[in-house]
Amino acid sequence: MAKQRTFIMAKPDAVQRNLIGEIMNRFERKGFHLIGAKLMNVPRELAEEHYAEHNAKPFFGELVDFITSGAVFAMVWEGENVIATARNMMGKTNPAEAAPGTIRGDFGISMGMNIIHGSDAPETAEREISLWFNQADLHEYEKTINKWI
Ligand code: DAT
Ligand code: MG
Repeated sequence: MAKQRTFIMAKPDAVQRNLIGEIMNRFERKGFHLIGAKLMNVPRELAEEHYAEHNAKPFFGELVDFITSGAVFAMVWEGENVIATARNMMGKTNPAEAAPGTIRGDFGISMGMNIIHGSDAPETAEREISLWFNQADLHEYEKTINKWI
C-alpha cells in the first residue's frame, strides 16, 4: 500500500468545543504523520469551492454558512492508506448513524454539526490539499519511529 496524504478539517463546532487536540491525538496515536496545519476563518468563496460537488443540493447554503460561522483547523496528514482510514476513524456523515468510537459517533451532534471533514478519495485529497494549503506550508520531515509504522 502506498503512502498517501489527506485533507482533514476540524469544523467550527469542533473548534468551539475544544476538540482540536482530541482529533489530532487520534491521528497521532494511529501513527499518521502531520504535514501541515493551520487555524483559520474560511472565506465564503473557499467554502463554496471546497463543497462545489454539493452546490445544487438543498443544504448547500446552510453548509457554507456553517463552515464560515467560526474558525476551523485545517490539517494535512500522511500515512499508509490514510484517506480511507481517516474516513473510518471519522464515522458516517450522520452522527446518529456513526458508530461509537468514531469521531462523529463520539462527538457529532447532527448532520450539519458533524465535527470533521476528511477527503473521500485520492483525487479529492489532491484537490483539497492544494485548495487549502500552499506548497510552502506543507512540511516534509523524518521521525525515527517511521520504520515501525
Ligand atoms: P462527508 O462530510 O461525510 O464527506 P458529504 O460529502 O456527503 O459527507 O457532505 C458534506 C457535508 O454536508 C456533510 O459533512 C454534512 C453536510 N450534509 C450532507 N448531507 C446533508 C443533508 N442531507 N442535510 C444537511 N447537511 C448535509
Ligand atoms: Mg464529502
